[in-house]
Amino acid sequence: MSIRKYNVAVAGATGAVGGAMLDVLERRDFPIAELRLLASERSVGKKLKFKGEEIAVQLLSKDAFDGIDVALFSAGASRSLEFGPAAAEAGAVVVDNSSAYRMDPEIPLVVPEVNPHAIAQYKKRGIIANPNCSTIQMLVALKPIVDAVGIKRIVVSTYQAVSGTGAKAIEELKDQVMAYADGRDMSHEVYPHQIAFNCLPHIDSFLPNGYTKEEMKMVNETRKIFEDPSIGVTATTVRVPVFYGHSESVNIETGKKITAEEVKNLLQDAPGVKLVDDPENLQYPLAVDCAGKFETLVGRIREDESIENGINLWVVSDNILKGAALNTVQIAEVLIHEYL
Ligand code: NAP
Ligand code: 3JM
Repeated sequence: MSIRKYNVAVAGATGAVGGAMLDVLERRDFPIAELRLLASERSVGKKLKFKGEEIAVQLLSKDAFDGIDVALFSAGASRSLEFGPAAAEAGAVVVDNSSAYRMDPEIPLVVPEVNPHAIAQYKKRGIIANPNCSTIQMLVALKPIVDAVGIKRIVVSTYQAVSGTGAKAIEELKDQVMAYADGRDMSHEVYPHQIAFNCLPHIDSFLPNGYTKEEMKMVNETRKIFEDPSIGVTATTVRVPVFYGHSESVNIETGKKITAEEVKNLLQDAPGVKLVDDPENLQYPLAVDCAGKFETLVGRIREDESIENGINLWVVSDNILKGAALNTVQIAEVLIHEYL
């Protein structure tokens, strides 16, 4: 039996996430017939490598999706709003990495380890949304606990890498570190303050309730993906001077008592999770260890002694892979295997 191959477009192929999508498609041997790379006019004609071949970038436009089966978008929310519906109209199924459609009730929001069944709803609009990076890794770690004992409330603080802001932010952190080492003054453009040797409790813009949009993404996306509007979630999202890998301190109140040992056993075999929890031997999840890995690392699992049914965890994942490119490609894999 020959395996069907698909025509795939990557919108935003020249970006940090788009480049990682090409790597992931290659590493997972996604069955591709034609690969169409799309970006702004700045990149038209630029060549990118895929499986040893050079492919020229074309302009992202409404008529760029003829004959495409699956369109992976990571060119920013406004481009998703402008070109996503045209891609769906042309017959492609769009998997969108931006925040543009995540909370639209007609559009599924999917982490394949958590709610793959939601993908079936893609038929309504031809679009599937990929959650925010910080939500994805937290839910991969919490899914087995939700299934075992339920979760009533989540208190999360994040320590997010600059790569989540894109290529310019990576340069800004490097420049500031170099300036410090040379005894020069530091400048900043991408972030509102110095990021080197600092922590900024500010990701995305502020809302009237005092939270940032990034924080409310974690609240609202968690409720939608777990299909539980009653779950309590409160988040503080912080940008830290780390290049790759988001870390999260996650405190949960469970529905029923579960011990730390039981949580470790659940996570030992959980899909997408690697348990790294041996503090005596200095083994715990680290941002510098997660880069390039597909798994979400979970450790420091212990009971919260201040409440009856509480657990603390430390969750680390490559924000560009599981947080974006990998999750998108995994959604596309379920889509082609089960629905196309
Ligand atoms: P990036 O490195 O700045 O790349 C942006 C990409 O979008 C480039 O390919 C760029 O093409 C393209 N683009 C920008 N303006 C365009 C336009 N007017 N028309 C066509 N293409 C345009 O950013 P990134 O870090 O890869 O992130 C890209 C997007 O992915 C973000 O804006 C966000 O929506 C999403 N994202 C999601 C997550 C998540 O948590 N799931 C994480 C990170 C990013 P040129 O090279 O031609 O400019
Ligand atoms: C992560 O178009 C934009 O301004 C995109 C900004 C952005 C987003 C977003 O809101 O789509 C940058 C980095 C995200 C995200 O995943 O929510």
